[in-house]
Amino acid sequence: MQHSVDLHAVHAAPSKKFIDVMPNEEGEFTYMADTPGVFMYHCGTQPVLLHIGNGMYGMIIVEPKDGYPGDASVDREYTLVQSEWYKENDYDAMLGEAPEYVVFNGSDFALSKHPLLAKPGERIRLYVVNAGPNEVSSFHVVGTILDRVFADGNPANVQRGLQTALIPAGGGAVVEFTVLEEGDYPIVTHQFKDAAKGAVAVLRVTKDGTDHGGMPMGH
Ligand SMILES: [Cu+2]
Repeated sequence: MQHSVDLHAVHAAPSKKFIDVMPNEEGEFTYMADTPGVFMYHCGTQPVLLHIGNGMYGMIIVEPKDGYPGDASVDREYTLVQSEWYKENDYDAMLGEAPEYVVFNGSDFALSKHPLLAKPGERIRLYVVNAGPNEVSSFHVVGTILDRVFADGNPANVQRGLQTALIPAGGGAVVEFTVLEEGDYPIVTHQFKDAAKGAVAVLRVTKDGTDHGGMPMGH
């Protein structure tokens, strides 16, 4: 069937650029990546809900031309995409806003089993997109404070000292925080019905920044 692409990082006429492409055909357009941010892209073919609900989305990071303020103080960067899983092609389920799973990076609890890693005292930056399609993300890191949040990843939109960052469906953020002590720091959406469905990652902070307690990667 036909699909298309809607890039949130773009100034473009959707009726000209985000158009359907049939199987075995190609489409192409160019754009200036001149607005910094963390953007969603997704299939824009009707019904859009069905195409996003079936998994057709991703993240674009447009870094500011001169970097983010304080780039040099950031020790580690990770990317997280929150999204929902519905039974494939079950449009009624998608309309009913009852996802079976809510996940980070496409898999329930995978980032709990294979934690993100850091060392004590390090400053962490996360690039986050909430692909939805239906749920808001109340993005929260247990055991720390988001000392800088750039709404939609634009350095002009700086907020300080947030406990939870609101990321709408189809929105993004850059969040930065520091971890002082060794231990496991859950990363969740504070809509806990969604965290219970899989949207939990773990940042494991160890002396040498390796994963002592978890399974080796690739197992
Ligand atoms: Cu599609």
